[in-house]
Amino acid sequence: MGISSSSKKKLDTSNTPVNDGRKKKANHPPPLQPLPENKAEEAEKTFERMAESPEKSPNVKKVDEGTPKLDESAIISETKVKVEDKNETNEDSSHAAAKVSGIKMPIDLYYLTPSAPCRAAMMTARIVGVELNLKVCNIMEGDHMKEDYGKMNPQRTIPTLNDNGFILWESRPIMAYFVNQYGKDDSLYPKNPKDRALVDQRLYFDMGSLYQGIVEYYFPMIFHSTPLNPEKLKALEKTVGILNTILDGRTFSAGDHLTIADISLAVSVSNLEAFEFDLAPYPNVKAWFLRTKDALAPFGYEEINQTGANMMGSFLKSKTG
Ligand SMILES: N[C@@H](CCC(=O)N[C@@H](CS)C(=O)NCC(=O)O)C(=O)O
Repeated sequence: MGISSSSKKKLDTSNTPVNDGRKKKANHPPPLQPLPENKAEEAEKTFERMAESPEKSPNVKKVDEGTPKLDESAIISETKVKVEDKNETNEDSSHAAAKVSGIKMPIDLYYLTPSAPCRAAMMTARIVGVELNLKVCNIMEGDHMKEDYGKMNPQRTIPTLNDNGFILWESRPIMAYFVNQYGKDDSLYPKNPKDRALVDQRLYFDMGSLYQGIVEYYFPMIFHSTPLNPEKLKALEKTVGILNTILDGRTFSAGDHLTIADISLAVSVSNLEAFEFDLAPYPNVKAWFLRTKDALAPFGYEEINQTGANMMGSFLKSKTG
């Protein structure tokens, strides 16, 4: 469970920047190879422009632009695209045509900027060098309840991936898929069974305990204005304490180098940071989080993750004052 659609109270996502900026497709860069300096600067400038005026960004892409049968209702603003019932048909036929002609179509990812699982998937795609065709699925406006979205993902969650007809949801399997399918090597998701098992354990810990704890403590307030429950805070503190222990003596969560476990966990911890959760009692978490942010910075951490985390922080502030 992540951002819930069940709340009728709408959160303002109008400043949601849409960025299609995973530009390195032809030859995937090795994991952890930073963007060239000029690209990083360019991305930073673009982000500044988007913050000022999202619709002016060259990176703002009307997804499906040029698709012959695009229904106008698919576009909910200059910067957002709804999941439109008829689109899947159009996409299917264009994907099929592309397969016949041998042209590789881009990979669609349905997402919303503040969604933590979406941010983790997008961060991984950027590092691996996978170019994504980002499609806003505004769960706050019920885009995920549309018929075709349900046909694609009966669980109706974001992120959802459509890689030329291969549909996958759940952020962590999506992250693993990016590395397995497109990674130049296995460093982000090691093939060695024991190394991989440690990464998997951290991923499951994040999904079942850490991120779940964040959801259970903060989300009732954010989405339903329900008072924060001190028992849930205690449980969350205990879980962050476990992460602190896991990280004891380790550079990264599953070993000496960055893996998708660090990306998933860091996105969760970035929500904690945005919610002003006190990390002071957890020195290993603090040190690892700084290290991980440093490692992710050259791949657009600010643009891909921090923006969404800040939005989540603002949502909470708007409720707690
Ligand atoms: N474990 C899933 C969680 C996905 C999830 O719950 N996403 C939220 C947005 S952050 C969502 O789609 N909510 C729609 C709903 O609850 O109806 C993942 O990591 O992908």
